[in-house]
Amino acid sequence: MMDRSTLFFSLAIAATSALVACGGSSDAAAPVSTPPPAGSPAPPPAAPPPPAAPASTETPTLARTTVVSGLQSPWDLAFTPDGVMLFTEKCRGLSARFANGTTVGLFGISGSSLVAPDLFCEGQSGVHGIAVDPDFATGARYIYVFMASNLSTNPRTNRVVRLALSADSMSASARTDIIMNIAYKDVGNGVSGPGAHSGGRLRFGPDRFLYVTTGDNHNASLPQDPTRLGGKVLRVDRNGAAAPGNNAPQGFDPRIFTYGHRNVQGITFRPAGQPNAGQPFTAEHGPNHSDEVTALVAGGNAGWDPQNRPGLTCPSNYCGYAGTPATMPMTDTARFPNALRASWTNNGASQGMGPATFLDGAQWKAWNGRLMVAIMGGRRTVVLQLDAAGAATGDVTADLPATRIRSLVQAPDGNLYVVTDGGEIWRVVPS
Ligand SMILES: [Ca+2]
Repeated sequence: MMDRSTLFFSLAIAATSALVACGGSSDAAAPVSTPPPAGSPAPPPAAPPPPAAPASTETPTLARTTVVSGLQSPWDLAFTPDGVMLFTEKCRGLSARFANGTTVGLFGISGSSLVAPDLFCEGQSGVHGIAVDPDFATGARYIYVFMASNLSTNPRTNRVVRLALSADSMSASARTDIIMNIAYKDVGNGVSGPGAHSGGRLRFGPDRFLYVTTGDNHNASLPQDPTRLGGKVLRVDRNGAAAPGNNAPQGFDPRIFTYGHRNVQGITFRPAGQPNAGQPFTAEHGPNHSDEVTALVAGGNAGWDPQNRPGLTCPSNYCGYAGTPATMPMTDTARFPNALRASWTNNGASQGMGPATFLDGAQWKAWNGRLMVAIMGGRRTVVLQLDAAGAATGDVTADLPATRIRSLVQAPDGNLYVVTDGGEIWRVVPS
């Protein structure tokens, strides 16, 4: 029987091999060049890394600059390899910002280069995550957006759409909806109004597959449901097809990588050079306790199941807020003995933890390789030290302003970019 790390490495190797075999599967209609065709020779093995410098024990000093302000509910951002900043606003869509400060609307509301008439904004939902194709620099100029759409009805759904970005990054075209049936809370219930708990983060892993986080919609049966795409982490290729190695249990939708989640809004991958490099870690809000960071393993159950709790009083049969860590746990190891254990629980509190990014590079000094999470309700940003197995062994609060932070991204320039609910994007430079 394989242990977790062996299993994950096996998965990563299988996924990488499969991606090489499946290269060239991009949409033939898109006006962009394609990655190498199937059968292309594999790249030569990388040179061995140089000897590691001694790890710093010094906490970095953070210098913060406001890059953009005045945005309306910004949600996520990403960078193209040539340095264009892409950011989303929940009710407006996707925009590009260039180094000279020019900003153009790429996709979404009227006035965008590509209008999405099906986009709507309701409750917590609208336009959420943005990701850039890992082969963008070599010709697959694709970007991916998570959005609420009314193209499907009864219920409406969240979708992941792929767009082609023009050579000058000034316009988007060739919309292809690659996942169309992510659960959306169409109708309010006794817990909350419509649009609640959509998840919505998009990130490519170092395995070059797209990870999509989804939420439980305040619907009790979704997280453990084998076929509906809510309360899950999905892992797909650029066409939205299930990635190889997802290891979803028998009868599950093969796009499901992990299930039994509540509302994952952070996903990030352990950097090269760290134990279990490439392993995904999620951050999600707890109900009235236990925000959780979880190290994911393919096919794993994260253990959230807010249904069928006879001892609790559950509005609309949703027991998520009705219990305690003992009676309604974020990870129910009594029901699911093999559930993925949390790496960290925000010291047992629920303060709206969501965004997450690993810090990677010597510029982060003692924080190199640590996991940063933003705790929105708690208005703080926490840096976690993890052991080899992924369990937190310490946490410190970063010296950043106390505000609601919606997204954390380490950019190609090695600096941290922060999106706030107050409508700002910050650049944070460590020294
Ligand atoms: Ca859990």
